[in-house]
Amino acid sequence: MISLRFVFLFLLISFSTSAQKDYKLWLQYNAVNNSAMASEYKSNLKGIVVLGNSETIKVAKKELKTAFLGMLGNVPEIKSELKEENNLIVGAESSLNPEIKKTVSADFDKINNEGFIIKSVSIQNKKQIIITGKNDVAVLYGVFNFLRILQTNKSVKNLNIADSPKTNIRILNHWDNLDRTVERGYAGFSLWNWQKLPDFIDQRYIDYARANASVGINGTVLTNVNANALILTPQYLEKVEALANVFRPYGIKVYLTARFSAPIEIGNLKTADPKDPEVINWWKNKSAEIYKRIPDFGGFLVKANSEGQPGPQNYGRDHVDGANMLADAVAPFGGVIMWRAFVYSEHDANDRAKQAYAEFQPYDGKFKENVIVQVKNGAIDFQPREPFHPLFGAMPKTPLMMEFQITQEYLGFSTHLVFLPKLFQEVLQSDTFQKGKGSTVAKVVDGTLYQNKLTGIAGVANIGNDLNWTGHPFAQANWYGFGRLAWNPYLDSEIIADEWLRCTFSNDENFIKPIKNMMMESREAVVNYMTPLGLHHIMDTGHHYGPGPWVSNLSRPEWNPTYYHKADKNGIGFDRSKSGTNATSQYASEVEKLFDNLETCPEKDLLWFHHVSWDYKLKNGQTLWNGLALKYQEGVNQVAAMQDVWKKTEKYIDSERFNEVGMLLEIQNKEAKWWRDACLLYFQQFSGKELPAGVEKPTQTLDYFKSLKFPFAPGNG
Ligand code: BDP
Repeated sequence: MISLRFVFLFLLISFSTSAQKDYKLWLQYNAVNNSAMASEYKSNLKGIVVLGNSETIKVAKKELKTAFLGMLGNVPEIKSELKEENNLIVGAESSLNPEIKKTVSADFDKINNEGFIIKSVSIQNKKQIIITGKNDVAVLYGVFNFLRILQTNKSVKNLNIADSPKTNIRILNHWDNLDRTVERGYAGFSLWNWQKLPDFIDQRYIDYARANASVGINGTVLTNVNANALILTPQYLEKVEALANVFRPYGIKVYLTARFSAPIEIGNLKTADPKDPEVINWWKNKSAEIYKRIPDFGGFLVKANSEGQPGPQNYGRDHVDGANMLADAVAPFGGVIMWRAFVYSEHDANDRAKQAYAEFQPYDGKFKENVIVQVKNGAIDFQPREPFHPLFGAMPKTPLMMEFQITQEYLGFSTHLVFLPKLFQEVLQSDTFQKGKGSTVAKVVDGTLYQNKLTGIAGVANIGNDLNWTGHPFAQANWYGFGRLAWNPYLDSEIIADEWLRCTFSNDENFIKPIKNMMMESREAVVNYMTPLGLHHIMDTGHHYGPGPWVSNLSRPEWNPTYYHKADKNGIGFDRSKSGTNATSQYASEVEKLFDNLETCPEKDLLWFHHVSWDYKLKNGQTLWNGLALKYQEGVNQVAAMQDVWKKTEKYIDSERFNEVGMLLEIQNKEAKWWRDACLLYFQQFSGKELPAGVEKPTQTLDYFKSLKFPFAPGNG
């Protein structure tokens, strides 16, 4: 009896600690088991002096306590005065006494309002470490960065860091519906429990805010871009207000999606025409009502006249009219309008990839100051690989913000391990050439190319109420990495992977090295087994789960995979060069030439821009057909290699996450083969060629793959 109870208790404890690991994200605060570092930390952190008493400072203090307890086994003495040496001094500029301030005064010139300073200093010949910034939220960022130094086992002896975010709006877009389903969400239901709000504050909200603040995310859009006007009614605004109150100490502003037809739906007006005085007034009053509840409300994100959403064009107006009307409504309160450029029309027979540019570029310079146009990273839709969106750099008088998709709609849902910062970095470092060489997308996004004041990066969240937040333990790295890149779009994704692994799993080099390599390769693997050589949008219809290159019966031509790959007996690929749709002409001439010319077009983008014959010779001498087939095989091999690497990690990490990732990789392996076999069998009908040596034979027929149906695939409403 006793022993059974013991076993049960043991199981309970080990389950809960393992489960907690999954839940704790990159804020594990594991005991520092490198003894040299642990003793360095202990001797340099004898006491903590926290200056100030705001809610944000309280949060910072609490985080320090939690972290020190976990990492060092005890909390250094919390002091109110500085007598001894080896203290950590934490406080905003205004709270520092002149003597302390003197030691960092020059550093304040190096940071902006949200930037922080972490510095080893000497005050009255006693060495101390200071964490400061111009306000309390900046101090909180400094605290989280300091804790990352400890979590990654770096020295704290000679610190001299002054770091500021390079963009203003670093924001998650939740595509969360009011019924708690999440559009393109693969990690359970929405975090926002509308039914229990405003009175019940789930601990999750707080931990969500901590995680975001720890990487510098400072905004969240709570609701789906396919918006429901009800969120703007008092019944819901009260709940939104409760969330805003939770997030405020962490420096996170709340934003909402605005359904353009809300004045009709919840305001009883006959129109939502942005030039109608009653409509204008309605939005002004609605904004005032929101700001009365939430004085630091961020503003609205709008999807208008896109995929059936209402918008100004329903009234013969344009995007500028719509955006500027809303901009006027929130301007008195300091709000912004994030107006999406994700538009394409079923009435426009033109190449879908060209439509957003064609429609928005002529609006350059026409938007109000508090409007920022939100552009997806590529011109189609969050594919495993897309060339950068031609709007970047092409609207010098308009602030543009980046929209990345963190949730893996087209990249294997939350079952495939894909390290997205590698994809994000590839886009950010692309050179638009719009103002000569070096006009990278990152420079457009951080405003330095055209001196824009309003800047931002949005990420469509991959977060739900799954125990581990993101469905896949490694998908946490995509949330983390998004935040890090939003803070600094020039960060190297390998550094991000390194930090994340150390904070999330272990500092053991034998673990870090192979797993970091695995992460770095994972993005190319998914491109290879899904859409190599520039293929795109050949996922199965609607839910986008698995391959569906054969789909050709959808009501809108540009929803059909056949529209994108254009495979026929002559070859494969979408001709977007001069001889085709001329989409290349939307880029600066250097880029246009590069993509337009078959000789110079990077092979990774080949079939995005060109239709080439099955016998076309690739740079390595292979025919296109053989090269394509071998790429699919390579993707499968890469997943198998990831599995081998993962199997060797057992001794470095907890068994729960070890097993979870192992099982998920097994699914990824199966699905990579499914992709390879289905796509190659389908394309083979056109190429009429044998699979080259080295490519495994499919074990099922094309008809079998076509027969697979997934009516309940997640994320599809
Ligand atoms: C597509 C998604 C769809 C979104 C749309 C958007 O399939 O669910 O509503 O983008 O971004 O990727 O508005």
